[in-house]
Amino acid sequence: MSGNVKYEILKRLQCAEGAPLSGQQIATELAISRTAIWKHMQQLKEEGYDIETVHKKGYILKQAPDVLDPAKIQAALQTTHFGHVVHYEEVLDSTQPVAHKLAQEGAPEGTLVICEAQTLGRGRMMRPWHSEKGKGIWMSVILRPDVPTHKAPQFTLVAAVAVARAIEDMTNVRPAIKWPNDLLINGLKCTGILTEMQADPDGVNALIMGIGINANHAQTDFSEDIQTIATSLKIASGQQVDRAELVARILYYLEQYSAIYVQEGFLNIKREWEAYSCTLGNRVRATTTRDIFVGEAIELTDDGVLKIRLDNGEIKGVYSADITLEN
Ligand code: BTX
Repeated sequence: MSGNVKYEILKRLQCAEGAPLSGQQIATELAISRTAIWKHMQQLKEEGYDIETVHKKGYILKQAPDVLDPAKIQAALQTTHFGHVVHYEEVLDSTQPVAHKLAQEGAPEGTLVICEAQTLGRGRMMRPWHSEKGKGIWMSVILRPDVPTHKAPQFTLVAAVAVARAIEDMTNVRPAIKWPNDLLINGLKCTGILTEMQADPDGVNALIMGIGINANHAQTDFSEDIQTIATSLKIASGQQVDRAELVARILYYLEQYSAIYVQEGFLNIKREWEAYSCTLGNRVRATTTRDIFVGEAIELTDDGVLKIRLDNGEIKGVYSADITLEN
């Protein structure tokens, strides 16, 4: 079925919120025949959509399958442009290089690359990111903020706030942000964020925002090396998460918060970030590429730098590091 018609039908079924939607009405609105609508409904049912046909009244969407179908994501979108272009594949090595390539070819801001499984998902410094098929959200979004290159790392914090709010909306579980790029629930990692940049002398050309979320994993779905450090939204909330709806929600907040950042600067984002932070006020061990600092995380500066007060009273600013919470 053509993606467009599928999207138009799904959008209408979702907006009807359980009320029957007449086949004739959809057919008229989409300028296709009622028989074509009936065929599309059969196709949707084959794909796992639970659609009830009520005699002489129309169709009701009872339940949608948990798939990352672009039409399903787009039917749930509430954005002005984020997610309006979606590049979906069932399996990718990683969504990052695909998004990089699309950005180089001129893809618009908000373009989404998403898949059901990654075979070579990666974290910072090329560390592996486990991306189990059908369980998580493995996505990259292209951002094109008009900012100088030194501002790029702050977008990791912008994304962390956007994802935290979306998760909280959808699951009622409040994640904690561990500076700079992890979301934790009960001290365990449920989300990682990887920001990569394409730049030229004038500033940022594109940011490739990689977001990995453990959504519907059971504890046994995690490989042995991350069993004791990882959790999923389903484990934390006790509920299956509709991944397509969560993606749409993340795109909504990412669009909002990156616009706020570009128009108003970091201050408002910083306030929200602080409210989610589990780093500030805690004793931390920060491992940078050169040093290890142990002390109290006392402040996030207006530039997104983490300030640590060492035991000898000295204050260090950390731009990028792995943080371990010490208490
Ligand atoms: P990071 O370097 O902060 O975290 C990587 C570390 O996290 C690994 O060394 C491992 O210990 C742990 N880890 C690996 N997989 C998982 C997992 N599924 N859950 C919890 N912990 C895990 C974090 O980097 C940034 C991750 C970004 C992932 C997204 S997915 C979409 C996009 N494509 C891609 O290849 N990467 C990004």
